[in-house]
Amino acid sequence: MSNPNHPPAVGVLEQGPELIFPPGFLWGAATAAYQIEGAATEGGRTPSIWDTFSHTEGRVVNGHTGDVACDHYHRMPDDVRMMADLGLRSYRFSVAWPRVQPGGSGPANAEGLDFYRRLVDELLNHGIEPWLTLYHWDLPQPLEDAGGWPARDTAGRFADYAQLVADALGDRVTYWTTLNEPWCSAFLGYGSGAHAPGRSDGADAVRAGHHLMLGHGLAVQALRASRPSAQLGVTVNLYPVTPASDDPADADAARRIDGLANRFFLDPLLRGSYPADLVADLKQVTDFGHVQDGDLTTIATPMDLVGINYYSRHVVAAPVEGAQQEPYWRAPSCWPGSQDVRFVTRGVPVTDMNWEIDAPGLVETLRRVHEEYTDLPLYVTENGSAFVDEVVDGKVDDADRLAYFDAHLRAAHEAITAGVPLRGYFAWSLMDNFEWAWGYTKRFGMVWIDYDTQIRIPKSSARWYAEVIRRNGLAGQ
Ligand code: IFM
Repeated sequence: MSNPNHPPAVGVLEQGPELIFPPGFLWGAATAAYQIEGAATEGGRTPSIWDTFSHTEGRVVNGHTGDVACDHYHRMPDDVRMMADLGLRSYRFSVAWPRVQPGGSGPANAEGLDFYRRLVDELLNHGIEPWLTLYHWDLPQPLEDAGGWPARDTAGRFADYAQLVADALGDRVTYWTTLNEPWCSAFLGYGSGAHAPGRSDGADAVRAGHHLMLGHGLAVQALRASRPSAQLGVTVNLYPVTPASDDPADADAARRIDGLANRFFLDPLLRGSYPADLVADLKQVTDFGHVQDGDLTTIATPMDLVGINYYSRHVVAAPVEGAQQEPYWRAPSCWPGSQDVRFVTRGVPVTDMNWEIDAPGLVETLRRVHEEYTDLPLYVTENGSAFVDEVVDGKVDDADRLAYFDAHLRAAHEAITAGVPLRGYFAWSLMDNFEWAWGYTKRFGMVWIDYDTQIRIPKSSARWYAEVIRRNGLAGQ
């Protein structure tokens, strides 16, 4: 069935040395509110869990916070002009919940909404399609104080917030994603505690994951009812999970991690059920008593697209035999119930995050979602890499990052050729920014930020990406 909101995707690739993408392929770049906006206490914004977390000693490298970040809140028109100069066709940003609904309940904050209204208008005036993410991790602190995502009520609060944003921006935004990477919110936020709010309880992490998805389903219903023509979806971060050897114990470790990383979300969202093996793996952690009748139907409310964030692959091995196994409740872990699985490095090149560079994994991931789960249009809503950059004579030549993008775009093209309805790609990130627990020590941007002067310098990868967009494809090799 063709959908006028999504460009055609397959069967239209030009042949030849160049890799040309389908007409209308949506080329973009992404950011998130807390990572770039700054202005943490301006315009009526109140604290989120990330303000609290980053201001807590020892949580973020060097004590960095998002108080100022890239000062995008004050520089937004210039930043949009820069996006236009780079030829972006779309810009994926997130709305800060505590900016538009301070405290997470009650009426909208007109000043906060106005910032996003101006951003969207600025984008549209420059011919850039706005792509709005409702939740990129900045839960209003009072909602955390009331229990956070492990509490069921937070799902309902999220749907109310979605409605409020839809009322304000629904007339000018077509593309909406509810959550960004619910795995991180649930399992890093409430499992390992590496992310805000920094809690470590496996059962809470599982409950948080469920309530995030419930909030997603309720929000899709609310958005659909008030904006029938909007294109609605969710963004999940997915990894191929490969056993370190052909030992059946390693295969089982891979099954377990695949369950927690990927199928925990894909199955409820796209099939309306939790995988039986995952439920069994988690039996010492939770009895899933938090799942109420009707929840899974709500979670699987039909969507229009699926956003996939792809960075790397997990290679895993069984726990060391005979080693003392920590009971799950004593080992803060983002893999509750499977906390002893070992993550193995293969010695292949890595980024500055120490994440293995694995472009074929993107093909695998896209094919899997399409072949095993859904015919919906897919979008790569994030893909990118951190590397150590250097300004030399006013320029930043980020050859490693450029090569990473190039390899992954070739993989995206391969997936399209294999029949995946991939309709767009968003580079992470438009600009260097606050990389969560790593603060400003990791740079993912195509645009360099000097955090002292707020000067922006498009890196070589940005210039290269502009050319990719201009020709709608990659030069032949
Ligand atoms: O910076 C993050 C982003 O906020 C979510 N996806 C992964 C990126 C790199 O870690």
